Amino acid sequence: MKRLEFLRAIEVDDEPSAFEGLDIDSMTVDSSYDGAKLGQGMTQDFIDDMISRFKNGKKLHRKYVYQIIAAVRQIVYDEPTMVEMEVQKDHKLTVCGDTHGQFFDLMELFRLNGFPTESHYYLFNGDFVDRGSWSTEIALLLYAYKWLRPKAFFLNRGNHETDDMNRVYGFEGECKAKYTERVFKLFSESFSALPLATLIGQKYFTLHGGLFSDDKTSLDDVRKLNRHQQRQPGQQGLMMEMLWTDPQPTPGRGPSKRGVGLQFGPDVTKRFCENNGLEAVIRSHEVRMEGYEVEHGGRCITVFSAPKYCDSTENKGAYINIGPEHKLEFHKFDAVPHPDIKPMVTFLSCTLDPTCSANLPVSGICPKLSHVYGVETCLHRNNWSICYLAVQRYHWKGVYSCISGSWLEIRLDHGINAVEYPT
Ligand SMILES: [Mn+2]
Repeated sequence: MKRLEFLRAIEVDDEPSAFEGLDIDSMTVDSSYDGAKLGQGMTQDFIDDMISRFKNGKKLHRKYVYQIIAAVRQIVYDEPTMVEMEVQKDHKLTVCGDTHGQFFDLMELFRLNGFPTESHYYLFNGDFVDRGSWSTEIALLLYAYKWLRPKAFFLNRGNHETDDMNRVYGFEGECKAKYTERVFKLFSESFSALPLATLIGQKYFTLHGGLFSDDKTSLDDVRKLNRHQQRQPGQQGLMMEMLWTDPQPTPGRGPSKRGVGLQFGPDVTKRFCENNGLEAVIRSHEVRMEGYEVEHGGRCITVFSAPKYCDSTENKGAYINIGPEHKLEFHKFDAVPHPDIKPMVTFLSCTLDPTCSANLPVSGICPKLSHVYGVETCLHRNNWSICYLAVQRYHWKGVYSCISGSWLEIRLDHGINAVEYPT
């Protein structure tokens, strides 16, 4: 008996749901609140008002934030791990890649391509949050659309819809600064409920990262994957691979330059498409200078929708329009000006001794320097490693030095991204 009780007690190792004890109905919105009122369901009027509030730097009432996250968490929880959708006659689907808190660029995308409607579907392929300074605005807006039109608006989870990334790359801090810690916890749970992939017209397998470590993995395995058994993707397994992997030009598979996941070659993509009757894989997860790139003989397509990424990369953003005939139409767009708020996280490029850089975890915290969060990407050239380090914006000022054995000096005065490797 004792043993049974003990086993039952250790079964529940997850912390309790942040929704527990959250009594949204009893919260009141006092008359001083100057925004649109939200009743029991989302409306287009509320969304229109929300957009103008966000453009003017205003927030939503906390009660509405709780309502939106709770509603969408339930909607996406009930969706399959791979949502299967078709583009009907006279309808259109737009697939967008990473938006990363760049709210004003998302507004530009909608201005150019049209706002979501009942007949203009949108699929956002993960990484809505982190890095940019308007992650709560993007997440709340996308959620509001999802609540308004659950069958005409789609969301895939990205590797940034996870606790580890949000702690380091800005979203958790942004939630706390603009709303409350509980808002972050509710978002976190809703992220865990998001689908991991969308199959468009039986032809395009759309997911944030990419393909798998095992050729035998099929669409049926994704259909059968019970994503609700784990909140976070962890370091291995199907969920991790779907959120983290990248394509490579050479055949076969290779180690990831990120330290998490792996890289898959054109032959891997070809076999996966042939075995599963697919035209192509559409993924995001990596910046592309033209906003998109078609690789692997046309079978691996990357789309990225954050132009001038982190205010520091001169890339375009892109999106893909797909009609009922399922042809892909690529569009590019440029970044627009935004209020002068620096990105939550910036990148420093630097050169590291090859003996130290490769071992740094992607989101690990450097033991000597808590403000530098490890290596974002790492390319190996001529025995040297070119690395991009992530640094949170709260810690821009000052001069730091660190990194496992080798000393690396990072000068951050005035936000200048200069890094020197002392000889
Ligand atoms: Mn990503």
